[in-house]
Amino acid sequence: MFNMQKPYLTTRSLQPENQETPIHFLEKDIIPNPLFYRRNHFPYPSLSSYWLPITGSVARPQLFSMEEILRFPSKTIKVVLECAGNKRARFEPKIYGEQWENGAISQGYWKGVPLSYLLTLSGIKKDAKEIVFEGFDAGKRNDPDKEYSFVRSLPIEIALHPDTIIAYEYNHKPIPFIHGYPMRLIVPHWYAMASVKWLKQISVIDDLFHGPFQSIDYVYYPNKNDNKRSFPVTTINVNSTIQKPLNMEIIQIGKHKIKGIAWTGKGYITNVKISTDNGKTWSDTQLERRDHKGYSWFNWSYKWTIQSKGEYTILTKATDSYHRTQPSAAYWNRKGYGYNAIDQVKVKVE
Ligand SMILES: Nc1nc2c(c(=O)[nH]1)N[C@H]1C(S)=C(S)[C@@H](COP(=O)(O)O)O[C@H]1N2
Ligand SMILES: [Mo]
Repeated sequence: MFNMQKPYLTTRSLQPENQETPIHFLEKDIIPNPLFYRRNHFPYPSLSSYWLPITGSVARPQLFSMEEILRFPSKTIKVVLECAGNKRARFEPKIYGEQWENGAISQGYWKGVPLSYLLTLSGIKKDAKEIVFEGFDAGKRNDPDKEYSFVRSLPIEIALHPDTIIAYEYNHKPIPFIHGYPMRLIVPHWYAMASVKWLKQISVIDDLFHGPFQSIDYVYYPNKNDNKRSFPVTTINVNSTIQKPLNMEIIQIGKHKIKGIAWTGKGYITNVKISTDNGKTWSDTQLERRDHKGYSWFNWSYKWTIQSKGEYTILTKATDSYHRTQPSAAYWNRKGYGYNAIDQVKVKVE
């Protein structure tokens, strides 16, 4: 069936490289580099010498060398990165775009300098509104049909949050090239499009940023044919994924441990409920690890004793400390972001 040992990723597109992590590898708490999902809009950039500028509406423009940044105060945080398109394949009606199943998500330890530290060195002028982050990667988009680099902005209060960092290590080693070497922004609690890889420059602007990766993509469009009531994709929706058993697995009568993860972009997970009878009855799962910052996922498990043969539908529903809970139907939107309906696997018991 599946190769449970040798690491591999499931490819959704070759150029640019988009690959997700098969769900059985997400049982690890810290995802090693070779298993971290990959999401790119352009071919990988080529880099030469490295300097990081901060320019724009600042009192003292900066040009940091890599050595300087490595000497600044640092912090290490365990953060989940989830692509806003994770689970897109499950939307009905179907959505155009990479058909991500449930593996466009990974987590591990990111180490870096708080962005607020760098912004204190540069100063932010009073009229400033947003901070813009540009990556080294660039290429042609179809909509609009022009050359762009990958650029996005953050509101100032998010940029100044003490846990928004300019990361240079992943799992205690330099960030692998594919994941943004030498430096990438890490914005905990936000969908991962905010965590710009291969940082080329930071600029402080005094109006609102409107690049296509922010005003065309990564926007929720609730309507099929017009852009009414659209709003930007920001923080992660409360969500859970069943990792064991796998969907369509054939299992035996007897004792089983159902396992999975739950995560959120607001607060932390407070409980995960499970149903083994397709929603008729619900029980509490056991949360195995609590992290009150809520930047990483929570592992949960449930002991299930099956008495009789047949087909079973297992459902899970996570709730966070903001009392947000997974809906029974996902919020359909034209570009297919933020899927977080109650998770489901079907198994056959023999
Ligand atoms: N420079 C740059 N940063 C980027 C992207 C990109 O294409 N270019 N993709 C974004 C998106 S949509 C996601 S989901 C994450 C993926 O990070 P990973 O490839 O390290 O898993 O990076 C984000 N940062
Ligand atoms: Mo993404």
